[in-house]
Amino acid sequence: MLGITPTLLWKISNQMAIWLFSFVSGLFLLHFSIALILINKEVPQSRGMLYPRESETREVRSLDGIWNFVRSDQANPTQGVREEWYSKDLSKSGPTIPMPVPASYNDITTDNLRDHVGTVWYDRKFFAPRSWAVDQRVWLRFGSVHYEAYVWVNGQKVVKHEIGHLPFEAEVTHLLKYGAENRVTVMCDNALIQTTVPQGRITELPNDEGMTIVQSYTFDFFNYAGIHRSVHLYTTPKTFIEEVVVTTNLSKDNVGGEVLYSVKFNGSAINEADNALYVRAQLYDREGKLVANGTSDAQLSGSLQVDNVNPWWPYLMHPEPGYLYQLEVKLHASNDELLDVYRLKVGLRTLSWSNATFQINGRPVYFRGFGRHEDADVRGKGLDNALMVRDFNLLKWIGANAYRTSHYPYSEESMQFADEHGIMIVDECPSVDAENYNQELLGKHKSSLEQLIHRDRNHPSVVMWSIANEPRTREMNADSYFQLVANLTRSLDKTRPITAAIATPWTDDKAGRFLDIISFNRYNAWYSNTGRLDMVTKKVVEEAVAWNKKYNKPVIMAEYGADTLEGLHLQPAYVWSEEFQTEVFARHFKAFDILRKKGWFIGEFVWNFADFKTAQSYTRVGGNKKGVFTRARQPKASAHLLRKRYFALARELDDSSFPEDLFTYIADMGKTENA
Ligand code: BDP
Repeated sequence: MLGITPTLLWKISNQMAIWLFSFVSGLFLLHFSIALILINKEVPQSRGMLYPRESETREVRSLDGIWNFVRSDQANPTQGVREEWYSKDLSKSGPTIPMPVPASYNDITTDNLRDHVGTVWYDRKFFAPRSWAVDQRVWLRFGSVHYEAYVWVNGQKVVKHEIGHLPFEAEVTHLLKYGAENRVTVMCDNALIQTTVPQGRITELPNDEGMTIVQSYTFDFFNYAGIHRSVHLYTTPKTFIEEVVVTTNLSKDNVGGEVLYSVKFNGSAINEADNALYVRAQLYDREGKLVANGTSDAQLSGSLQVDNVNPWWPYLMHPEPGYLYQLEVKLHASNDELLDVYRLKVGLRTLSWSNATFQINGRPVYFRGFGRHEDADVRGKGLDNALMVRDFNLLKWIGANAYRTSHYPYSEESMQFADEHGIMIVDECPSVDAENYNQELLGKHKSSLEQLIHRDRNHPSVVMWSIANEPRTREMNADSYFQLVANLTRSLDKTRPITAAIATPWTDDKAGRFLDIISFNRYNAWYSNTGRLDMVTKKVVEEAVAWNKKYNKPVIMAEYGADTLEGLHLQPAYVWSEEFQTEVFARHFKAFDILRKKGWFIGEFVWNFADFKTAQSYTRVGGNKKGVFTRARQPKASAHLLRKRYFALARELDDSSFPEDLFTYIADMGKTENA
């Protein structure tokens, strides 16, 4: 029998309980067909977690770099906790290897760390300057660790967080040694079971040496793990701005704007009598000119009026897309003493939707974009600024105006970049391929949305919440489950519509009625009727019409595509060739143009932006190859076709002009060329 960490033990026993439950209830269902009653429990509320930014009252220090790393012995995973590896340098407990942070650990070494299941350990040293000892608080913040993290500072446990792709932090003021060296230790567990988001399964299987633990999951991307995003130490004053929530309004003619802000502080007032803190808010335009300012009410809320506003517009919908103002929030004591300053970018825009359209600043939007992944060679899902900037350059080159953060929240840095560049985001939580529904899963799924909305609510680029990808929505309990998930999402943010990417046939789906916008995924000529290019257009039109008829809501095709090996050319088109992907796209374009005329079809998203890694399978050659770009971010033939389509749509719908290099000169064909 394998030794097992408390976490893993807990996870496995939980999984067994669920198996047992599904077995027993399965028997039951054969006879009585009863539904599990899901209870709507409160989810824990996130606090703080403003993106770390320097100001005259705050310092930020990065802990990124090379950390020390140990992989637990899969056959003896309790060892690290039992032997309290966190109480001293990891190197004192055994040999360590260097590990970059941020990065997934899986593809860094040349051994099978890639397929490790269970816990790994990281540590590093850092200095806390003497100046931080006085009148400050110090926070330790992780942009994300996948999947579950336990953090110690100088041997003391400070925070535990479950669910990857989301930030977490803890105050470490009282644990630090100032003017001296400190140590941070992280234990990270990548195990996915039936109650994690996303779900997976852990099985003990015989191998050539005895028994081994194997992780499996049904979703189609590699379960990269580790410290995926930046680690920061930052300081705040003792009494500080803990949260800022911003919403915006525009007048009907888009000339007048309003920024509504609401601030929460943490800490005590400066002197006993002083319980009347207030906020001064100032709004600056792109040139740094002050355009509005005001003082909050006693609840630290207020509004700023902006004349001749520059609204936030999506890319190609306006000559100046992604216009951002800077909001400066200053927290004052009642004696006017300045306590804390925090600045954030704000885009002024309105969203509205009906049963047929989705509008931004009063103008209908047609989404042309991608499903994507955070994925790259070597670093896996680790934050990589070079890759992020390259990806945005490609998005703009190809004329896309949107993407979905399939199938989990993307980095905060990429959300800021999307704000700057006018790329609209369908912001997806980490629930992908939910196979069944249970109370514990529901709690975590809701918590993932709570954390996501808490993190991303101020981004103008976020225009929709996606509450799941391809859940089994025909299953028993899917309706009550998704009703509860959608209700929670709506209660947390009424300013954005809700969608989910559904692949269950429309006839069987039980979740669509809780959504505002229906997104469906379908692989005509690939998973169904493989190779049949003559069976695409009609089927896409019929399915979209059926979804619309069933729910009377706007419809998006959120995924379509074909695996394509770059450099494989076969004429006539044959599966896996560049010709085939191009043809599959063209057949879909035809369907989309028929659907656009119906008035309620509002977007097309290709699967996928770039090739990405998956678990090993005989259907995947080095990963999923449905990218329009290769994993190295170079275009396949289909990219050039898609670029023409996206710019043609932008010109037709938003009057934008063609880039000069869109069409290659072939011959003097009169008006047909650049006309
Ligand atoms: C869809 C999933 C996506 C997969 C894609 C595919 O939503 O995650 O990668 O299929 O199989 O069903 O390529």
